[in-house]
Amino acid sequence: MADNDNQKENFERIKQYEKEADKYNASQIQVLGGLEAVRKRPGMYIGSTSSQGLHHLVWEIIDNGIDESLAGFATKIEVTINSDGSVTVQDDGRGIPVDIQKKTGRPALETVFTVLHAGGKFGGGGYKVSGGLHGVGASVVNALSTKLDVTTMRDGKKYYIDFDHGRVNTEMKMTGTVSLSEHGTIVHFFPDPDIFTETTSFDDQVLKNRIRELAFLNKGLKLTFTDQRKESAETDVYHYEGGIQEYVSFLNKGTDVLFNEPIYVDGDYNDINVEVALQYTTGYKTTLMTFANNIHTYEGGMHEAGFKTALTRVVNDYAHKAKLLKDNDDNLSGEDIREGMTAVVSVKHPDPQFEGQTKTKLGNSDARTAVDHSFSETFNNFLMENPQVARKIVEKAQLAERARTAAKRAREVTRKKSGLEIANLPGKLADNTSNDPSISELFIVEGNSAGGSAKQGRSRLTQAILPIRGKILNVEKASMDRILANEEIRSLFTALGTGFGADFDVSKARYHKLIIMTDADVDGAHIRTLLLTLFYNYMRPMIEKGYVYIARPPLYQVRQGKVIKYLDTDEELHDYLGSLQPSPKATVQRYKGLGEMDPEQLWETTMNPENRRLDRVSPEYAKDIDDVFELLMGNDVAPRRKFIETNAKYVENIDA
Ligand code: 28G
Repeated sequence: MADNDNQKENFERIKQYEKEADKYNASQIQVLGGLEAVRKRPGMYIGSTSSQGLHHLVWEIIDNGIDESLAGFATKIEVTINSDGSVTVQDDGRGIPVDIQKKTGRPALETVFTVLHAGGKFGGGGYKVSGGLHGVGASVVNALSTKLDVTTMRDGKKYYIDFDHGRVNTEMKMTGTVSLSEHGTIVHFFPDPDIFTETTSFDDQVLKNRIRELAFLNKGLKLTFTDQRKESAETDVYHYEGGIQEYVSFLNKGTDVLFNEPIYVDGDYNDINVEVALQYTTGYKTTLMTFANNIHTYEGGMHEAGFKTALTRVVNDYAHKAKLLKDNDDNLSGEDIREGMTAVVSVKHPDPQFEGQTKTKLGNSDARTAVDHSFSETFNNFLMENPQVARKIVEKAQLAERARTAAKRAREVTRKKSGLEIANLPGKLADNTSNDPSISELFIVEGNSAGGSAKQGRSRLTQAILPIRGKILNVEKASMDRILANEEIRSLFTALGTGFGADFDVSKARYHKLIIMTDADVDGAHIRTLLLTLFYNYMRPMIEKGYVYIARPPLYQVRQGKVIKYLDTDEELHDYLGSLQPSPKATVQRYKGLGEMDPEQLWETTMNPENRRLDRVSPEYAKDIDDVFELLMGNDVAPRRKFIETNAKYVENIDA
């Protein structure tokens, strides 16, 4: 009888043990499978493995700290680039839970860093910002780091865990006690050079710009940045109690304004938090920046639509009521009302839907209602309480309207002379046969010889070729008439079909891919920069829509028997040659320029959508191009060279 009981007990114990082991094995298989997927296709999780992808690692970690602050716990986030090039991010939140999870049998702290999409919804009704663009969290950063360690302080105890290529290296352990007031999380990681083959070096300016933006977008949250790679490392502190209201003041610094304090709204409507800040300058430049869950929505969306309709309606209603507009006067247009305005709109939505070419367009229609509702009330009160300012805003819009109609009339008269109509498609353009812009691509090709090969090698249905010769005009220094007088630039705008200047209309673009194809040398890079500057200054919506790309032709061709391989760098060439059998003999061709490729080679290597590599020019970095342009066009050779060497970071690798 007793024996029987013992046996049963043993049996139960073994069964329980096996259940635990199964649970553990299952969770490990899931973890390794997930990490494998991230390392195999990193671009799927962080956009690219270029410099931009590298910086994404930091954004992911900072986002977790921001989530902890939005949940109401962290007040401070410190970012450090260490002297060895690794990054440390520290917050003063609750610390990551360390208890063993039912589902995996592992500590929560481990799971956050090993299971894809772990993290989940935070308690306390907070918003999870990292659900945004690529927000897949800490486990992705871990998978793409050679080493990552985490220290977390919770309930008066300090815990530590570290990982090697995403796998647990040191099991979680308690390393000591701390005072109860000391709590938070420290994440420290080394990006994996086998993944980030272009660079593993963080750019302090890129980090500072985004950290400052995050400080404006999350009022009261203190962010710091320290670059320990510098001899005399200083800590920059970003901390704005006024949030985006201070952002608008910052954007208008040094400009004359119609009223001193920017108008500021902070309200909640149907679980959506809405902030709007707005100030008018006396100038003509309109700046409207919109954000959803801290992501810059370059393509706008519902929150932007709600803001624009509310602004237009409130100004027109006021103008009628105040008798600044007569009963049968036409309403002022939204565009005229926005002239001279600087505004930032930021919403935080519990379930943001990002749409559009670059996933930077907010799709939630309830965000439109929320912004309209929150903003119109405050803005209407402001106009009522400040009639002198209100009058100036209305008069400014009326002036804009008059200027616009006068300019339009003048343009209609001179239109024939401008010659930018599609009827006058340039002779050098080899157009594609499809009329569907969404499948049409325009290759802008350096040099007539490469242009010739591209025309012969292309797919006629979808690919149009426009050869341009030499260095195009430096638009930064040229006036509008000189720009329009430039043959190369006119051809480009005519082919594109968008119109020019105030007439520019991105919805008329005849191609949704504009592909710059220049040689892989310094001259090629220079021409590419000239083109990018032209695009940035005169067709920025093309960049914002994600329509502008850079082709990446290879540097080498290796042929062995029937096998042909294209390679980009000396190192790749060396490795590849080392991997080949000695016979038949392999021949190596180094391409000096696109002009040296025959039509088939150009198609295979650079134009065929199946094989080619394209870099999309990112709107995030487009503004930096403009800043750098000054330096680039100056007479100093050294900074120009440095720019060209680091030019790669202005784009995002995609295979499209
Ligand atoms: C330093 C760099 C980046 C973080 C927290 C805090 C919590 C947390 C992080 O939970 C998901 C949810 C609950 C287990 C949540 C603490 C709730 C209660 C947290 C960070 C799984 C993870 N107490 N702070 N994750 N939990 N800071 N900073 O990463 O069930 S991540």
